[in-house]
Amino acid sequence: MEIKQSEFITSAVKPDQYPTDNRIEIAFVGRSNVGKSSLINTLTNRRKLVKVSGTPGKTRLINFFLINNEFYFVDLPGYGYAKVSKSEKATWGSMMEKYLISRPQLKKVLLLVDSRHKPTGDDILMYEWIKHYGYEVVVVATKKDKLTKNELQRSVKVIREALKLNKDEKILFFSSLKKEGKEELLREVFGDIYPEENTEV
Ligand SMILES: Nc1nc2c(ncn2[C@@H]2O[C@H](COP(=O)(O)OP(=O)(O)O)[C@@H](O)[C@H]2O)c(=O)[nH]1
Ligand SMILES: [Mg+2]
Repeated sequence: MEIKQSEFITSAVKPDQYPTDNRIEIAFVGRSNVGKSSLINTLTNRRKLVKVSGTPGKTRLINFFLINNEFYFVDLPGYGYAKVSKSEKATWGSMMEKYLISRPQLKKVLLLVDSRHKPTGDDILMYEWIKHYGYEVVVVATKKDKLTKNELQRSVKVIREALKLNKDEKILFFSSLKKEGKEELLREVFGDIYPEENTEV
């Protein structure tokens, strides 16, 4: 799988604003500032497809990006930013729920967690929420470049335990800064969606 083309299509807060062409969707979610925008830019080889922000909590919409004219990357709004009011949290929750409750074309949800920290209570809830709605979760640990080898080993354990991952669930480590983990992630995400491309001759 190689991403050759990517374009922003639309932002949505409610279902009648989602794309209607039934293409496959892959969604990205995580705490604000976890590195979600950077990861999408790295995967698409674009510097500014998605805005990278020093101020967390800025993106509060569901953003749809058409990739290779074939499927969508869906950038879901981040959570866990301390300065968000109760009513904003409620708006976030209902926006997420409306999307997750009925999206058969959604094939996978990439849950981004910060590799340096133990997953937060919000991360754990998000993981359980996605599973509850019946979607496959792919756990991506971001900012790998900030860890030593030993810290990375420890991080695997901490994340596994916090999210209670079972043996066949992998954690993919990723660094947008070093552009590491990209091929592995694309293989993991698309291996069963476009298997013919992964067949080795
Ligand atoms: N060291 C390092 N910093 C990163 C990485 N990815 C993102 N960041 C930084 O983390 C901050 C938040 O990144 P952003 O992509 O906007 O996160 P988002 O809020 O989850 O979309 C920015 O200052 C980025 O430069 C990474 O792989 N390594
Ligand atoms: Mg962002």
